[in-house]
Amino acid sequence: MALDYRELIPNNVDLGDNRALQRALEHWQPHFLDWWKEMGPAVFAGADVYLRTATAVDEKGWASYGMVKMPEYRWGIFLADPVPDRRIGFGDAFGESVWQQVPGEHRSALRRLIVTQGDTEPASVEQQRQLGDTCPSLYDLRNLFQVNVEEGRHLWAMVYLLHGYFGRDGREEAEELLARHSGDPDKPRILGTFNEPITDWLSFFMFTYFTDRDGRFQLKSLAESAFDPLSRTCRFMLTEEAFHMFVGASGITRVVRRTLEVMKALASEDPAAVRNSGAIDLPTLQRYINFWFSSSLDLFGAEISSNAASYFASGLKGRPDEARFADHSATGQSLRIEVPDGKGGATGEDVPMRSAMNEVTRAAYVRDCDVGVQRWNRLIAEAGYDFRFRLPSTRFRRSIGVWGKVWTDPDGYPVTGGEWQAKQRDWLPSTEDRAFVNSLMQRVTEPGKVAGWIAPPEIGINNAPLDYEYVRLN
Ligand code: BYC
Repeated sequence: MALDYRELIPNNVDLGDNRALQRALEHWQPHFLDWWKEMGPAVFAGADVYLRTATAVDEKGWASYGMVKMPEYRWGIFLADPVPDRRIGFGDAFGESVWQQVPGEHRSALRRLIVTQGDTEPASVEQQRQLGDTCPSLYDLRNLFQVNVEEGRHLWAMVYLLHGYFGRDGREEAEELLARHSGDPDKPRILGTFNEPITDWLSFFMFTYFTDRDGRFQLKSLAESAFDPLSRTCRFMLTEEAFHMFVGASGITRVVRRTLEVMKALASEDPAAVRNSGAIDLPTLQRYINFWFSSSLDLFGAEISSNAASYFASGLKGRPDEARFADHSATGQSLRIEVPDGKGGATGEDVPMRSAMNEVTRAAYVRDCDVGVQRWNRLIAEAGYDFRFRLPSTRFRRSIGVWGKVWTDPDGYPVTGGEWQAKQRDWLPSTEDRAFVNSLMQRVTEPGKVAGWIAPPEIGINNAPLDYEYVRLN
């Protein structure tokens, strides 16, 4: 289905046929643009950026490249094509037809899920707004802006659902999505990770590796939803999301490569020597992994969740790739979950499978996160060093769920508050680590040049050369 770019709001949902909805969205549009100006990328608003824009939702049309000024990006409403005779794939209504409207009894739960998803999109743009100032290359700057405009579009995707299917409540929620701000003490974003500052590019790459990957798993779960418009919009968002995780995975890989080059040249693994040569030592990278991984684990919710059970039962939110599971009702099954035993250790508790859905998804996410970690470890091994990265235990530094506020070390063994205080700087980025990483963040904007703390990318965007002027600063 082609996208209609003649409209003020590009779309493939026949917006022109629904005047009331069109007017409501056209009313919201200037609020969005004001928000973008105030809270979006702080520099280079007037620059021409080599951006990917969707012209159709199929394989051929979803990625067309050209120079665009970010405020002129055509944010629109694009849903994946409908699946004919789509049926509910899990829960109590398995096999029934999917819903084209919101059933009254599920209205508030669905609105809550859509608002939570929608809240993360502008939050991430806010978190990243200062990064343009210190880009390590034009290639990276362009990738940052691509991620930012697409998160803006994902906000549009959720706002369309709120306006189109939730009446006045939905319109109010859409305004609130622009009123809450990342890190705002009075009106913060809903989920913890989205209030963490991102002031350096290492954090940006960690965020796009770990936090965008949560996005992928959550979108896959929502793509299973019986509410078909939500499913279709999430399916299209997932095609864009893949690039965000590429930015994270390739970004961290390039940092590791550069560090290894410096270690080789110095013939030393000494973190201080590596830092003196302007690269980020491996133990510091491990502390950033510990921080962003543990924060992102909380985004899956509590291990034992009645919310998750009722979302699954009612067909609102499934498991990622639900079709791969043998049994779509998940009744009469349980999952053993490790919980604190109250004596400083852990004990197993059998939890009904539906209540353990958050944990099922989190476990799949952890396995997926580990793929990149093993790839980085191969690079280190090939370079002849013994250092290995590892994901900390899922009990480490949790705020949500059974391990929330339980002090443990990165292996998941309980420690006292005092031990935590004493050891924290070995486990998480310290003030000095952050100051050091920030000291490396110097803007590089000469085409083809890359900052000294990160290796150049292997290939350009859309087959363009590495020294292509991906952003024309004007
Ligand atoms: N921080 O029963 P529980 C993305 C709250 S990222 C703060 O376990 P549930 C993206 C929870 O709201 C993906 N609060 O919750 C990435 C609940 O509050 P109430 C975003 C938290 O519902 C990068 C209470 O704790 N999408 O797209 O099973 C860039 C009890 O929790 C947190 C979604 O999240 C937290 N981390 O699970 C851009 C999908 N975790 O009721 C974009 C939609 C939980 O006590 N959301 N709480 O006030 C959901 O599916 C669910 O809301 C959650 C929570 C999975 C987040």
